[in-house]
Amino acid sequence: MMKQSIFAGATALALVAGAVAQDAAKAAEAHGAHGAAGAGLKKELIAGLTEKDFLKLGDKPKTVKLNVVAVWTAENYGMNFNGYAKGAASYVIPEGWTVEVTYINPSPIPHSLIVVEKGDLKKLQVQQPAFKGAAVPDHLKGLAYGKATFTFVADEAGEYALACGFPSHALNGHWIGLEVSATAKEPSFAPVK
Ligand SMILES: [Cu+2]
Repeated sequence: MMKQSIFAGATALALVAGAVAQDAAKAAEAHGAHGAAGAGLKKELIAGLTEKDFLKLGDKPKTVKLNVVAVWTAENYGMNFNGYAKGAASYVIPEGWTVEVTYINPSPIPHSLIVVEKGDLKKLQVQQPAFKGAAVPDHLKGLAYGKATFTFVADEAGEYALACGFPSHALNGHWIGLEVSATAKEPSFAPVK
């Protein structure tokens, strides 16, 4: 009797251990989706950051804060912002608003961020941003393992993009949309349908 109940207990334990191991494997796999391109990520650079932080209203009126993270997932070999590449998601900013951008790259591969006109996405590299000050420093050189901020006033409605300024990356899809809208009342960030 005693023997059997010990045996049963051990089996139950083994089952629990198995289930835990399986969950861990699943979690690792799910992270792998982030992963592959995410090898060597400095996770502390994005610690505590969630998708809700991609867009937040600023402290002052008509001010918005964007967190734009390169290599958020493995999408497009890591050449994505906030998990989207090739314009698959877009910010909408009401015309005249001030945009405070934080660019983060947790990966060892250099990337950068610059606001360009959509037509400039076909260029190998873009020297100047579409709005004054709308790029990280040294956007052509890129920044690995780091963070940079810039602020600009979205003072002209039109179709723009938040693109990686590292030569050829935008051509390879490292960009998301940025529409400056004369009619939108609130800023937004969403996948493009
Ligand atoms: Cu890039």
